[in-house]
Amino acid sequence: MRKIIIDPITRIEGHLKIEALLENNVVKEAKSSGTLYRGFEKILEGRDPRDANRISQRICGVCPASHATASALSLDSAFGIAEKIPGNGRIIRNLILAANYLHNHILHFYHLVALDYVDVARVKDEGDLPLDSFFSRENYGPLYPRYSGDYRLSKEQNRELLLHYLKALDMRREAQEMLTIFGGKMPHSIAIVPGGVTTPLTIDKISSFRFRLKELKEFVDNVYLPDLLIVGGNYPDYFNIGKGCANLLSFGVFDLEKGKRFYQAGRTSSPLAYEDIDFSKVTEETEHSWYIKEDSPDYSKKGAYSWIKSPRYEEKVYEVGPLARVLINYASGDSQAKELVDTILKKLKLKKENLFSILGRHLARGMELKLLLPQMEEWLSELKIGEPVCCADYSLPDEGRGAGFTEAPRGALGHWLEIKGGKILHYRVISPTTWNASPRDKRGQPGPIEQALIGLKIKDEKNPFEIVRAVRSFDPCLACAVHLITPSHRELGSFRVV
Ligand code: NFE
Repeated sequence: MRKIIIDPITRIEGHLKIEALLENNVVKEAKSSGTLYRGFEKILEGRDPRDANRISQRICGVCPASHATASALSLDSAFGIAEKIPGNGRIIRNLILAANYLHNHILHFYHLVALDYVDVARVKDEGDLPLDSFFSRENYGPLYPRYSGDYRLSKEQNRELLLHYLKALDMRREAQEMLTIFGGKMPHSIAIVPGGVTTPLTIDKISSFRFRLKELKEFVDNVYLPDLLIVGGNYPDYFNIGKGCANLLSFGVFDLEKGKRFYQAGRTSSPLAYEDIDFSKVTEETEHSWYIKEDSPDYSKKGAYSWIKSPRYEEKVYEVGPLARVLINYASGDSQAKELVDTILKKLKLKKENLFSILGRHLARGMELKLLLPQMEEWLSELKIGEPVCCADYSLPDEGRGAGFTEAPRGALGHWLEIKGGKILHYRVISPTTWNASPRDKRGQPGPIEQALIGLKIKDEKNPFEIVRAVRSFDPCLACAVHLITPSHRELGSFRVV
């Protein structure tokens, strides 16, 4: 067997190493390793519980709004105010997080992934490309890496997507501005707090947000989704590879009234059928992670190859992310999700099973924004100026526990905490990339990314673009992925909320 090691994988967030063992040019075994130790849980121990909301956002600069949300939900439950969040607070939290989704998916497709499929180096500048502000005209071509042999877009399509790559930079700025209108700043919003948000609600905030939302909606409808179809149309075989574990899980996200969520909590697999989720059934293992006694790092541990743990649900491997959210809504009978998914599949002449694939994951990101954008408009019109945005009616408990479950752009995110003597005794995080990039568990089951690599046929061992395309389809974030297990994690894990 021949071994390919890619370390680090570029155009993702953080430090991910991939090892693949090949037999006759087919991946037989794969290992995904998070190579940087973190330890935020240790930083949080002994601090005021409200610090969790500030500090846990520093886990990551890409999705801090998600950590703010999960942390606030865990504090809401620990302080006994989960049922008292005013409508404005609930909606503004949703709008902050949704703006982060918009930014994230556009960043991921255009600036992290597009170069895998779009041959920008072949686009000739005929004086009409607005490239001057980025790099000199003579030099821009050679700056881009090229995979030889697997660029399939036409000359016109390459040119068009390069222009959209540049336009997407503006769109990301607009999405970040949307987040700051209600979140105060980005990264690391200061507005999300236990009880709701601190943002005073004004008519100009609503109209500034609405103005940008309209532009983002036009971009998603007229540029992002059509571009996904262009890539999909040119790479139909990428709807048949990188399937992975084909079990999908979501904690649900964007609180609606009466305890419902816009993207529902649940599970599904292929063929699609909705199954519910019991949060207490989430467990974590460290058989192949560099930890001993759960929270002590040990880089010399035999058989270990990652700082990432292995979260499992009822001992099964689950993929999390936009594909899970869209298909769980589909499986639960959501008519809008069903109509959109069916329409797009028809356009690409695909079946639902094809979504469990490298390009299926990309398509799901576009589809989830398409579903979310009209709902964001709806939320804006539901805001009530003059009414409260926060419930400050709580006192800090001397002892207590809390759990907050939400969905970051990359998938299921949980924060748990235990309070003793008015301070944080333990804090625990399981993030999306912990699920997706997890190493083998004690039953030997590889994690979702590892499973997606197994079976890939590699055309050129010196340039294994199939591997990086498969890994990038998960949008991994290694800063988020590495967390300790606190000593009381099993008890915290059985704490149920929402
Ligand atoms: Ni660091 Fe994050 C998201 C979270 S990924 S980007 O989305 O939580 O594990």
